Amino acid sequence: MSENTFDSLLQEDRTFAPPAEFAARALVSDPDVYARAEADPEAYWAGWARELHWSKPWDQVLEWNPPQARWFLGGKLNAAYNCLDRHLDGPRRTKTALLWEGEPGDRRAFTYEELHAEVSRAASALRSLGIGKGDRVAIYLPMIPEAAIAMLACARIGAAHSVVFGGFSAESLRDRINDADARLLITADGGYRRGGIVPLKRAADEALTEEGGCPSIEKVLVIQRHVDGAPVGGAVMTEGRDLWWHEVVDAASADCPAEEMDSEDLLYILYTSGTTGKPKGIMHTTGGYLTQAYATTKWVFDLKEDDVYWCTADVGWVTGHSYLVYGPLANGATVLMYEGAPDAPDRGRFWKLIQDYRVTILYTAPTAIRAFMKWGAEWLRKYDLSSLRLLGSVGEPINPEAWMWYHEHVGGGRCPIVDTWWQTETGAIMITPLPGVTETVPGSATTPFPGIRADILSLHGEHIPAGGGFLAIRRPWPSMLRGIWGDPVRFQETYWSKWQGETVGSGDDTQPGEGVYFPGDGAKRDERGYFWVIGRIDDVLNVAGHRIGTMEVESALVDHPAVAEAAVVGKAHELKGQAVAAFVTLKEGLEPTEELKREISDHVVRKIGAIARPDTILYTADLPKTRSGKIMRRLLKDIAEGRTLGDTTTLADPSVVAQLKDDYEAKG
Ligand code: 6R9
Repeated sequence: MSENTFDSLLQEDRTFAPPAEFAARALVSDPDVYARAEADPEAYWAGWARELHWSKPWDQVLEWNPPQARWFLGGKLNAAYNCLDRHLDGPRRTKTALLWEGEPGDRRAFTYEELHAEVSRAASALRSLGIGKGDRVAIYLPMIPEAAIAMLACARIGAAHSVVFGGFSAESLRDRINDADARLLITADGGYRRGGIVPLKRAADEALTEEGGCPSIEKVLVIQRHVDGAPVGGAVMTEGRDLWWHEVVDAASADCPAEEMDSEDLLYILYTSGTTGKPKGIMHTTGGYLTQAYATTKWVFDLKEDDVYWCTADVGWVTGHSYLVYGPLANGATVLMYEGAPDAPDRGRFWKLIQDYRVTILYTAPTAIRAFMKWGAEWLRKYDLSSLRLLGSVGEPINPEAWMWYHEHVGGGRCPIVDTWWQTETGAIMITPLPGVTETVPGSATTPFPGIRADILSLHGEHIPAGGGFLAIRRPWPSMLRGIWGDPVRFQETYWSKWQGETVGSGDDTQPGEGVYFPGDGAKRDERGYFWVIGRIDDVLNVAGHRIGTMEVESALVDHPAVAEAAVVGKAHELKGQAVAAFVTLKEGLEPTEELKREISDHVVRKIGAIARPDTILYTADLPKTRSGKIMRRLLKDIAEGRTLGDTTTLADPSVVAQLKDDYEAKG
């Protein structure tokens, strides 16, 4: 969304009350849930936690020594047990847990009983390789059932998984493996994407052998992705290191008791981009994470026993963790997983999947919706979408035009839309409508989920009742990150120091600033009290819903032998929301050719992955800097977006975000 259109958005007056038939059948239709949660948040979250299976109940709900929270202290549970075993006693035993379709059209399905057996076998196999509680396992897979199976197998034996998005480069994979000291890598020969094969094993080999490799990796488990009985990738196996998944897992025992985990034992690490060149390993633990993933999946998606739920996110991102695997399976839902691209073999693929599987709940990203809009509604009209009853959006602000199109063309005007704000760090949904309760407004994520205390604050912590400021979370929540792997200082500085030493709030409602979480987003509150999350105010871009640090791209650029200096800014993009715009200064005497641009751009892809490919590269003799030597990104952004330049000191930018960014940078 362009920042300049933001003020006009707040005049958005289309409102959508929950449809009467929807509200009548909704799990939650009483707005009183908010007040009940507020009256005693700890008791409220404990009520949710009690819906899970604990082998030993907790002694204390919360211990809060900012910034360190511990939830459900002393409680013991296993996340995989809660996603699988717990459903085997009743009718869910034979209920479909996972429906899967590969891009070429191959299909697989697992009942809860079958998924339990698969996960147990994989877990036994991991144990036989010496992996156990406290170890880290890297997962680098396409969107195939084994991605979920591998995650749950790790959870079952108490090993933390670190899933690395299959679109990341060998080098990104290597960095993540080494940062977490993973002992095992689980990958596949290849996966399908837009008709082509993504050669994951080849990238994994490169990660493990070049530039120092990954000394902590002992074994590599390789899944053979088959289509019509034939393997797709043609992986080269390294004797003594690489093992075929089907050989090891198929022979393993399906009897593999789940490890009893402490509520605060590490469940997973997931890397995400921040303001420095090095991605942060976000740590999530077991009890609190599962509780909030479970609770939000149930209420936000109004999840019922007969729903067919489809979250289009890749397991490599947090949305895939919480809303493709842990949340829905903990709820005993039927989940659809799709391997490939939305336009393979044609632009009707998503709608065909919805028709074929009678999908009732769809959770996707604004960038996808904008692409569908561009491709045209005629693609949808060829298919029967009448099974849909609820739509969700996540990953970036949804512009009202895309919201309206989603509502009319995908939802047939009858499905509520839940625009959900949250982050890798928050672990689960934080700001969202409840579809049977909340009147929605296109473009607004509306209000915090019951029990969540979100606010909009000024730079010095004053509560802003209406208007723009910094988004803040003023109370610990169960699925909050517990730290950054190996970097407690960065954890404190990034998230908990914004209002340190200040008093946050106003009137009778104040608190010390060190307990207030700063997500890095700018937001506004409208007259109704609804939140409008505008976007990042730090040096993090959101390209097609993916977080990319400007510094990461800049490091990749200057790594090219021809580049002397580089600066990266986000540039408004019709489909992707933001695109990477790079400014490059070449080393003395080099020709600034188009061919060199392509080479530099390919270099970024090789270093990070295709998601970071610069949309534009501009050669410049110098980068504009302030007197203290800081790159003037705002100026570069104006150039990238084609705004005319006047006197730079009076460069008028009416947007809230720009002002916030300046304030933010001024404060350090
Ligand atoms: C879940 C996820 C987090 C960042 C976040 C914000 C943006 C996500 C949003 C949204 C406006 C929404 N974001 N959902 N902005 N409205 N509904 O996307 O996690 O990849 O960590 O990204 O995405 O800027 O800070 P992650």
